[in-house]
Formats: sequence, structure tokens, C-alpha cells
Amino acid sequence: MSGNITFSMIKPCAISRNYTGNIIQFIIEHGFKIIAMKMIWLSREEAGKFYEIHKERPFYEGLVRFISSAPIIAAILEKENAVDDFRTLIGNTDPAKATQGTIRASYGTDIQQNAVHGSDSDENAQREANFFFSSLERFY
Ligand code: 3AN
Repeated sequence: MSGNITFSMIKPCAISRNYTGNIIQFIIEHGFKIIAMKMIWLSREEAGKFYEIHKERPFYEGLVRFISSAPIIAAILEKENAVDDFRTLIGNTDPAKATQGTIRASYGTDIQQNAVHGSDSDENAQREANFFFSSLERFY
């Protein structure tokens, strides 16, 4: 399955602004199949572990606080070329710089509260999917 899955998260900012339905519909309309999905409230520790690759970055503490502030929706998405295609669909990290019509341009607030996460490599997609989902929770 390598190359055909990516991991996504709908972040607390988008859920609290009631964009969940629009975002899921948009993802499906663009050819991604949802093979796993759940709503989950991460502890500070779990959020810190998920983002540990950013541990040295100045925004790490704030990011961990934000992601663990309320529930998120985690999902594994399947599509040919999933990682790159999903990165294109979500747009630039900073919603203000994201191409019009991308998820972050439409639903993001700022560079931290940017509505959705998308894996940046096949390796991270596998790691992130495994962080959230067991094999029993996946429906290929
Ligand atoms: P992306 O999510 O586009 O791959 P990364 O991996 O550089 O971007 O950053 C991971 C997450 O960290 C972003 N989704 C965003 O929520 C947050 N982030 C990135 N850069 C900043 C920043 N300069 N200030 C605050 N938060 C940031």
C-alpha cells in the first residue's frame, strides 16, 4: 500500500467552527477514500509525541497545546499518489499564502490553526497512521 495512503487530521479550530462536514465532503469529492476515521481528544503527552519531529521548533509548545485543547478527527485516506495530492488539496501551511480553493485557504485561521494536517512523506504517513489506528480499525 506504500504511496497510496496519507494521514490527515481535522484540527480543533475547524471542528469548533463547524467546518467538519464541508472538509470531509471536499476530501471525498477529490477522489480520496476514507479507510479509517475517528474523533479523539489527545492528551498533552500524546500530542507532544505526535509532533515530536518539531520538538526543536519555536512553535512546538504552542502547537502541542493547541492540538490537545479539544478533540480532533483523525483519518487515513487512500488514493494514488495520496501524500502529494493531499498536500496540494490542503495548500500552504499558512492559510494566507495558500492557493484559493484549498482547504487551508477556505477554512484555516492562521499558520497554527490551519484547519487540517496532511502527512509530508510516505514514511510519515505510515508512522502517523500507525500512531492512531490499529489494523482492526482500517477498512481497505
Ligand atoms: P505542514 O503542516 O504544512 O506540513 P509543518 O510540518 O511545517 O507544516 O508544521 C506542522 C504544524 O505546525 C503546522 N500544520 C502548523 O499547525 C504548525 N506550524 C508550522 N509553522 C508554524 C509557525 N511558524 N507558527 C505556529 N505554528 C506553526
